[in-house]
Amino acid sequence: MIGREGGRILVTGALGQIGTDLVQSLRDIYGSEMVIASDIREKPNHPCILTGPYINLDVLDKNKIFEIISNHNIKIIYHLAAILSAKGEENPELCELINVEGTRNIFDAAREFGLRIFAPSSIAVFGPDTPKKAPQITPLNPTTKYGMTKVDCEILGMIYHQKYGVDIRGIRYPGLISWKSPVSGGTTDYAVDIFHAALSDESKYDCFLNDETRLPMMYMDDAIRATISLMCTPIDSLSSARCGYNISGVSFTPKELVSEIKKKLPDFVCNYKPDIRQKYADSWPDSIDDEVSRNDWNWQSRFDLETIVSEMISNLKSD
Ligand code: NAD
Ligand code: AKB
Repeated sequence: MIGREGGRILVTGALGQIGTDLVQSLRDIYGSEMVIASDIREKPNHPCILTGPYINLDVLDKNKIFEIISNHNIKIIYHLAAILSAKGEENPELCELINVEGTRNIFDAAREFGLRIFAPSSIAVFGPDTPKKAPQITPLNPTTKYGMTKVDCEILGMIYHQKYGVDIRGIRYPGLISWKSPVSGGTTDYAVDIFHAALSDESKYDCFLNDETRLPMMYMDDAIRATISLMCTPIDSLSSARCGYNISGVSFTPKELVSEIKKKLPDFVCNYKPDIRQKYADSWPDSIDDEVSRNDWNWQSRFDLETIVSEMISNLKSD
C-alpha cells in the first residue's frame, strides 16, 4: 500500500539515468513489488531494476498504458520517458513525439483513472533571455527543441490540473550527476562522462564544452530526495509552480570541476573541444533561484562540488 492511494507505482523510462536511481529508492521505501519499472527497451540488466517487476512499455502506446494501469492497480506514475537535448536536436520530430505525445498519454491516463503524476521538467525551459540566475517566474523562450517540449509539458500539466483536477507535479531538474548508470543524449553529460574518463587507465578527457561554461548541476541523491519530497508534499502547499519547480544544487564550470577532480587524481588531463552542444549550453542560465521550492516544500540541497567529486570517485572506484 502506498499511503492514501493504496495502489502501486509505475515508472516510465526506468532504464535511464534517473530511473536507475529512482526505482531503487522507491522500492526501498514502498517495497519491491509495489514499484513497476518500465521502458521501451526490452530487457533490463541493471541490478537496481532487477530487484522487482519490469514491463516493456512504449509511452506512445496508449492502450498498453491503460491496460497496465488497470491490471496492476497503478495509482502513481513517475513519468521519466523522454528524449534529451542533444539527441532531441538530432531528431526534433521524435523528440516532439515522445516528450509531448508520450506525456499527453500519461496525463490522459491520469485523468481517466484518477492517478497522481510526477513529470519532470528541465533547466532547458530557459532561453538566452533568461537572467543568469533563473527566477521561478520569467518568460520561457528556449532555443532547443527539447526545451520547447518541456515548456509544452509544463503548460499541458497546468491545463490538466486546472481543467480536470489532475494532480501533476514537476521539477526543473538541473544537469544531474550520478554513477549508477551511463548517460547519453544530453548536454550536461560531460559532468558524468568526465569521471569515467578520469578513472580510466589513460586518465584523460576531451570535454565537449569550453572550460568557462557555467551550468546549474545537482548530485542524483539530492534530485531523488527532491522528487520524493515533492510527491509527499500536501497538495494545498503547492503553488502555480507545481509543474515546474526550480531547484538549485551547485553551479560550476568544466574548469572548476577539473580542478576539484585533480585534487584526488593529480595526473588527470582534460582537453577542451567544444562541439554543437556548446550552443545548447550557452542558451541556458548559470544558476537557479529556488526560493519558491524552499518556501512551498522546504527544499534544500545538500551536496556541494567537493562532496560530489568525492562521492563520484569513491562510488565508481568500488563499483
Ligand atoms: P535518459 O535518457 O537517461 O532516460 C530516458 C529513458 O526513456 C531511456 O531509458 C529510454 O529508453 C526511455 N524511452 C525513450 N523513449 C521511450 C518511449 N517511447 N517509451 C518508453 N520509454 C522510452 O533520461 P533521464 O536523464 O533519466 O531523464 C528522465 C527525465 O528527467 C526526462 O524527462 C528528462 O527530460 C528529465 N531531466 C533529466 C535531466 C538529467 O540531467 N538527467 C535533467 C533535466 C531533466
Ligand atoms: C540535458 O542535458 O539535456 C539534460 C537536461 C539539463 O535536461 N541533462
